[in-house]
Amino acid sequence: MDILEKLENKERLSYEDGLALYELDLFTLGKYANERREALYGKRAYFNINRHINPTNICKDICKFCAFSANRKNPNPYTMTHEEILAVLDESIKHHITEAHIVSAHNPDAGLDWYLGMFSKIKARFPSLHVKALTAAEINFLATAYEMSYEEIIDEMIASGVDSLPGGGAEIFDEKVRNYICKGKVSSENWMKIHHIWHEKGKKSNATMLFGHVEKREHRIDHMLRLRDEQDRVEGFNAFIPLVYQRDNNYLHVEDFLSSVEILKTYAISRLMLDNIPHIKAYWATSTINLALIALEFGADDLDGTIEKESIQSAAGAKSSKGLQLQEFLDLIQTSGYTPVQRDSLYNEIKIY
Ligand code: V47
Repeated sequence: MDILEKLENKERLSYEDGLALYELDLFTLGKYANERREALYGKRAYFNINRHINPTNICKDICKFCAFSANRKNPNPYTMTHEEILAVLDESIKHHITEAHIVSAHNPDAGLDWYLGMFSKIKARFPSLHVKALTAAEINFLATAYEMSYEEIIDEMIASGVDSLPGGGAEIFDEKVRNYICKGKVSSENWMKIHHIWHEKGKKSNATMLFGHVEKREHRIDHMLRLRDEQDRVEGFNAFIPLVYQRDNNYLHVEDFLSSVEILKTYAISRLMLDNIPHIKAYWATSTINLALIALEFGADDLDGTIEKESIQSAAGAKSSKGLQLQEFLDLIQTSGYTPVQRDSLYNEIKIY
């Protein structure tokens, strides 16, 4: 059966189908992805009012794509105190944030109490704030450093007030590519294991995919399928987030960058391949807000949030360091023909504009 027939019949797509999707022209592909998106969410565009905090940039690992961690190219190591983190949130809460998104580096000197203690202090001061924190890469780092099992770390996180896991650290699951871009980081198998344990506890998480560097289309499809298989085993991924690789100030030498057409195709294919993950997030910090808005017509339904301060992607060249003002965000979504829907971290609708 050819790929168009499969799309018409809404059949589950295979690895070969995924590659065939890339061969379709963007508008044919977009039509099918948009049909799926509109059947689920109509013209709704989801976003949240959130604050990103990256409490330390000192990292024992070296990922070639990373410009955030303190190293030769970025010699400004910092570790925030808990009081500094709380002070940031004291300000952000005035802007009605509903989520603190907290991602750090793998800091061998900070201590387990520093990592976990920040969550209990945040919860004590802001009980209703959703804490989305610690990527599987950080959990793997903590488990290894403190000789604990993943489950022990996860139980401590839950006891300290972490509500959900961000999708970071997934990068590209293909072992060969992974070994080249981020040797030493959590393995693909363990990334999945950590999310599996988290989901078995009834908790939600996201999954990212870093693309547009040295990987090929086949690696992206393989990445999506590993996530789809896991979601079939234990349901728990809320959103899939394709992160567009940013090229500045890092150690990955990439010659050819993706066209916008290839990026939009990747969002569309994510929607079509991942029939069991409800949300496709066009994280505007990596795609630019302009392309993220267009991605809403190509399968994406979520844009992440106002962010307020962004340090990981902006270190590598993205124009996202100051986040986006709420009103500007709303205006942009509306002038693109979509209805802005403020959601909470679990995709409950808070306000329809
Ligand atoms: O895993 C690092 C990425 C991720 C670069 O769950 C880069 O809602 C592009 O976890 N170019 C961390 N990306 C960010 C993250 C995240 C972001 C937004 C939303 C959510 C969510 C999670 O940042 C890392 C890595 O893949 N990253 N360097 C770079 N040069």
